[in-house]
Amino acid sequence: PPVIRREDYEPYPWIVPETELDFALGIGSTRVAARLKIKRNPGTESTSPELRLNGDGLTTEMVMVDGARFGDWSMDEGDLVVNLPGESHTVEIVTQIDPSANTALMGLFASNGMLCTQCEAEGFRRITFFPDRPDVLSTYRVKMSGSKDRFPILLCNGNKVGEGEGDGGTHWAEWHDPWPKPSYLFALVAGDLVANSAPFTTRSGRVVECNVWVREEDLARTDHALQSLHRSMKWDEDVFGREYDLDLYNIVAVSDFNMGAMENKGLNVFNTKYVLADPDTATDADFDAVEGVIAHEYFHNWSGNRITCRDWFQLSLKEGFTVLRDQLFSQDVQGEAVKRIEDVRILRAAQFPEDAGPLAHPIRPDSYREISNFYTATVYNKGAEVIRMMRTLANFGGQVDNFRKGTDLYFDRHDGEAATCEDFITAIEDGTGLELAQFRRWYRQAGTPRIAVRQTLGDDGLDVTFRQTVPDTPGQRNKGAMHIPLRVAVHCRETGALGAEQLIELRQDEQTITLPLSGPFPVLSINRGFTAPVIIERELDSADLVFLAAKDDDPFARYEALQDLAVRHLVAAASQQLDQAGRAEGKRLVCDAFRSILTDPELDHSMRGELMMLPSETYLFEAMAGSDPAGIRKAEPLEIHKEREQLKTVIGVTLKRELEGLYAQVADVPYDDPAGRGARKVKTQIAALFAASDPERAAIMASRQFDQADNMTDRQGALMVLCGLKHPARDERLQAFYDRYQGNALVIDKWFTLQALSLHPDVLSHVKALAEHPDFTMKNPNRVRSLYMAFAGNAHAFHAQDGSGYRMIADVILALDPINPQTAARFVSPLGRWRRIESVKAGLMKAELERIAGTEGLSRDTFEQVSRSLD
Ligand code: BAL
Ligand code: ZN
Repeated sequence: PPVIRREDYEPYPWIVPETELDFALGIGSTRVAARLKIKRNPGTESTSPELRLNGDGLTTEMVMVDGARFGDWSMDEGDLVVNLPGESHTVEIVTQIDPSANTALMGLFASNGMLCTQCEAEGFRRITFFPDRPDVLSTYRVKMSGSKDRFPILLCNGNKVGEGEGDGGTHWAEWHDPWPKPSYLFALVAGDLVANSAPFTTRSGRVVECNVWVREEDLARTDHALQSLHRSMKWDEDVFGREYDLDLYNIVAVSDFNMGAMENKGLNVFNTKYVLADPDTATDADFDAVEGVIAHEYFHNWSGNRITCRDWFQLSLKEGFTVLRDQLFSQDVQGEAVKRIEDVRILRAAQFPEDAGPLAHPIRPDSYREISNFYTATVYNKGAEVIRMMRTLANFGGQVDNFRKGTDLYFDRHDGEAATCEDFITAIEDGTGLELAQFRRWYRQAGTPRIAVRQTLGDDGLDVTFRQTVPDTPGQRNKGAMHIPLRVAVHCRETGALGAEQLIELRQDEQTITLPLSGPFPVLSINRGFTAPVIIERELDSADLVFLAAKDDDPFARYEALQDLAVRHLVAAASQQLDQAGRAEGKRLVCDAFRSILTDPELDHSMRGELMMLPSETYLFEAMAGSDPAGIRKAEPLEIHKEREQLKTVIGVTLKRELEGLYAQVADVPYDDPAGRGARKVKTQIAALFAASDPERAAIMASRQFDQADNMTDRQGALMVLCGLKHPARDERLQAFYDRYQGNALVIDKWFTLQALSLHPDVLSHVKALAEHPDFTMKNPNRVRSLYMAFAGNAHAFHAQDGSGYRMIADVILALDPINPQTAARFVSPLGRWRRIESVKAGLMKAELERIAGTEGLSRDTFEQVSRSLD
């Protein structure tokens, strides 16, 4: 497959002011008649008569130009190429497609008896021939007809402008979307659906009909989604000054979906996972995820739809910015400190390893073979961090929202356009007065910067020297220094005085900054609030970390200090660098810090629950491999796992009394109590610690929690603990859970995940058996992910000594690739981390990648990921 490069961008030689589509809908066969008004693009110099319309697997029934049948066309790799002599024409094309055969879930496909679409990034070309690129904007008028029984509800973008009865039990609807849009934002849904509806009145008085469409049996679980939509609409008016621009906002939940959701204009299509929620079936985290994704798709209406991307290399223009917007929204709704820690945890678990591996790419990539492979944590989450840094630079210490001046200007200046990341940065500069020349490197350079921090006590304060390096990544070496903002403060360990926070800006490879003292024994608190997505290597002694973990006034810094203590100990222990005394000392320090977290009366339980989470194993692998600048030391996944479990045991034993005291406080807080959420989090954390130190006790605790639960958070938390134990209660409760929720796909997904992610020593054979379970299918992406993505993230099983975990994931990739290449390709990255892993396992992982690479007929998606992983 060819490589597509950002530097080769050229505008399309034609514009398409109007598009009309006529669908005769059927699950097994759908006929699509397209009518495109086209004109030469005055912005290009091309005089070529060629009109290239993208297609993928389409059969052409007829081509007409200006009302007459037309023969001067040819096919080129799926595209339709027509030679046209004049300045403007009407092109009509009829194609035939089979939605029931569309297991890739791109284009028009069938799900649970309904028809729906997914067009981003390049799915529209599987529906009809079209310039399927984001810089060709068109207004759409769409008529669709089909069986009234099968498809009582017919939805499309924009507003419904007509409907009626047809022959033979059919009916039709016509929709018009007044806002010009690229083809990737097209959507159509036809099915037997019911809506939960409530109007929203915008600040200028527009009454918007908001509907959440689902299958009848799911209707009772849609209130949270609808309320989240209303909250998002209000928030975007208040915080970013953005108002909705149609009279209708439809959300449809479908159960077969590759992504989380899709922001099609006026007709969002959602994975059911991010719509349906009630206390009996959804955890607190699920409720938050629904709210976050509903908000994300809604916010795209401005950051993505009103202003879209010029080309797919600019994907972070809409995704990074929209992730930041949804994070800020959730911070406001759920609480800033906890949400920030959660976002950083996700970044470190998913994006840091990506940035350190063979698939590393800048937030604005330079090339791709298959764009679906670039819907990554880097483009999304690091993209959000980069824009968050601009916001910090614009707003720090000020009384007004200066960043808002930049975003207002961006929205005004580029409304209706297909823009670039450069357009965004320039608008932020012009609106805020910031100078971001060097900052632009964040868009060009991949890799997580590392900052080594040294400090000495000077005459005027604490002299702190920062040395930054940006690691080499595939295709990029010897990178320039980044412009890095960091919020810092200097506290005093002796008096406990907390220093004032200031913002420093690093711009050089090495620089020294003198910071004011707040007393003797200064302790540097750095990268507060996780100002920048970097790795800080600091020389603080452990007593300083214990002090920060207990006392820092920045909640993130407090979390970070505790994480640092645990990372230091676990990496040193797993690398065999510690003698007996060193091990004991490391564990004692973590326990001391943990004790202060468990007993601090000032902490609310939500924050306590965050602070109690030990660093994830993936983060620890990166820390272990990255802690050696020469790159010789590799991660030892099983050693890390063993040490992490041992640390949990020691915490459970040492702090038994404190944990029990805390458990008594949180065990029976009612579901609806304002403190209930935090209590549930802490309760499950305690049971998980006891599972390591006293499994019998943990089994009793978790069984009681399971049996008495009146909500999914408690039930799932208890079952998670039980799943890791060799205890009769495990199988009993797993069966009870299955029996209770049989037929509820989203909850049965949890049942698969809990077993695949468990600490049980036999997890590999459990997963093999689950793959044979009647409820398992390779055709549903949620189900596949629930079993195998969970397994691939379960280090002790995936990294099994004999390579059987790697083989299992490689087999999944090969089996899934012909069915759903986009989802198959997502499974490559766990194997692609082989270079960071110790040599025996690395060899086994690489061999599996080579086996995949040697297979005939791989999709473009999987081919690209596997070949990059082996390069
Ligand atoms: N645009 C793809 C789905 C999302 O990021 O909202
Ligand atoms: Zn998005």
